[in-house]
Amino acid sequence: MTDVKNLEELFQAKVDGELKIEPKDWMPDGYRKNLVRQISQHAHSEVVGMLPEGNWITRAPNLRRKAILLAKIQDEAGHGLYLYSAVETLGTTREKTVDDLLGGKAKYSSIFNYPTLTWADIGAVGWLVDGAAIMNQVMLCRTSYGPYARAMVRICKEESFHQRQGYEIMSVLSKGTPEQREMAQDALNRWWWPSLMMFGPSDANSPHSAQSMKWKIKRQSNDELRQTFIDRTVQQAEVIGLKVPDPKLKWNESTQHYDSGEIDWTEFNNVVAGNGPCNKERLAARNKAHDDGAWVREAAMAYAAKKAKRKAA
Ligand code: FAQ
Repeated sequence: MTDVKNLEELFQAKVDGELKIEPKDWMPDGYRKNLVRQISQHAHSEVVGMLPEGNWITRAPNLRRKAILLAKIQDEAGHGLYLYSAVETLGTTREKTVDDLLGGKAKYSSIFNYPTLTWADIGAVGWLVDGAAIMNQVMLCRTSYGPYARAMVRICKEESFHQRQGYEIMSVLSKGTPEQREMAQDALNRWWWPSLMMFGPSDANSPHSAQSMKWKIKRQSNDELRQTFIDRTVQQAEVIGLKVPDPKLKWNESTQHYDSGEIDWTEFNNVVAGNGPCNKERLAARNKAHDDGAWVREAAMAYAAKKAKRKAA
């Protein structure tokens, strides 16, 4: 008992001293479980997140836009792979992690359960969804678990390009015909509130935050990150002449932040519980892709087995 207490103290001292925790280091069970939970949800989000944008590959307005969109979606697949590898370093298998998603047991970000109805939604996803993702993920580059922190460094570089390409789409549309401008405003209206929900429940209702901050898995709270996102994004909307759909939005001179309206937490809870506009469609699409890809996994395993046999002979 005393031994575990000592180990926990040593572990916390290491975290407090900003040393990274590596896969073979001793760590409390709760730390391991919390990381498996967060990193696997993050990996699933990257992979399910390809679906709303994938919907527009064949309908991108020109070849240049199509090439950019394809590259961006491929990046998201890569992020999923780095993160599934990071989860494996914690002692769980990729198969189990993926099965949890396919069986509807695992969570992924609420945002990907909304539909992409027009081309402007592709702009809004890049600008707002990738924008919110970076806001949250920059702090994760300094997370205490080494493999997660290292994966996040590369991911953030790519997300930054994604955010800019989305903002550029919105900027071009907002300078276009009245119909294009209206399309951009409509996309902002529909994606604004769900993007704010990406940061998770308010601090008072976030069960994991306190412990995650103590272990330096998270370094800023859900509400702090959400506020920084609002402050930056409102100004970006002004630059391209779009209006953020929140009548309560107002600059507060004393706090030096924007005050904003209340998030509809009932909608958030419904989406997280599986009842959002596209939850069933997303899971069905992931399951179909997994089944369709069975032959690739079988071929890869057969090749690996053959190679191992040849090496042993
Ligand atoms: N959706 O106590 P907290 C991307 C759950 S990647 C669904 O505050 P925590 C790139 C939470 O899991 C986007 N569930 O939890 C891209 C927990 O449930 P549990 C994803 C949510 O972990 C762009 C419960 O509520 N990014 O967008 C959500 O301390 C474009 C209580 O919450 C990451 O995953 C939500 N929005 O803080 C890809 C970043 N929020 O497990 C394609 C890493 C909360 O107890 C296209 N993750 N929940 O059943 C994190 O930073 C954290 O996990 C938070 C939540 C901040 C998401």
